[in-house]
Amino acid sequence: MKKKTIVIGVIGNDVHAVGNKIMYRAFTDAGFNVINLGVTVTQEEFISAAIESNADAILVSSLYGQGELDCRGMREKCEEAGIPNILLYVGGNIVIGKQDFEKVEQRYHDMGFDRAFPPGTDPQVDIDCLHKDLKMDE
Ligand code: B12
Repeated sequence: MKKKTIVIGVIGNDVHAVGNKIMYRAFTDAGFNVINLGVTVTQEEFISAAIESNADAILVSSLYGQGELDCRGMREKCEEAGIPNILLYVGGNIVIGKQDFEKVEQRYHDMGFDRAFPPGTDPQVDIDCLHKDLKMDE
């Protein structure tokens, strides 16, 4: 089966680099073709990389608390760029402080993200979700 391509990176002015490196390793080991944009990535950079690589999914990380501001409008930008249905995940510490995650998840769904993950999610969880959402086991 052709390898699935995913774009990963840390959005906005966020410099938290450790989780990004762990994710790169975990997804590569799990057989994905991973385009890693590193830290301080703009929405436009995620979308351009996804178009250039014909990616199946974009996985956005946000750790520093500004995720909701940084992610706002991203689905609309994907639509404008011609990739309206690309799978969009977000994870890390995606809001300021500790909040009821169900409400946080709902807000990200409303912004057009397919899945939002709580702090400290193990990469294996994301890998299982990608398998399901990209129908890799059918
Ligand atoms: C190290 C660290 C720093 C270092 C970063 C160094 C570097 N270059 O990486 C420095 C000192 C620079 C730093 C700065 C800041 N930090 Co800091 N930092 C941390 C700390 C202690 C560890 C982060 C880390 O490496 N974790 C280990 C990795 C492996 O875990 P991870 O990043 O969470 O990633 C894993 C999962 O979350 C998941 N994941 C991540 N992304 C995604 C995406 C998807 C789609 C999925 C499914 C999963 C997923 O998979 C990853 C691998 O397992 C955390 C606290 C903590 N214990 O987490 C605070 C923390 C993230 N920092 C915080 C803050 C506030 C800041 C600053 C704003 C502080 C300040 N006022 O200056 C700045 C922001 C700077 C910037 N512009 O980004 C807060 C964020 C709070 C919030 N979100 O509300 C935290 C949580 C500390 C706290 N409890 O307050 N920080």
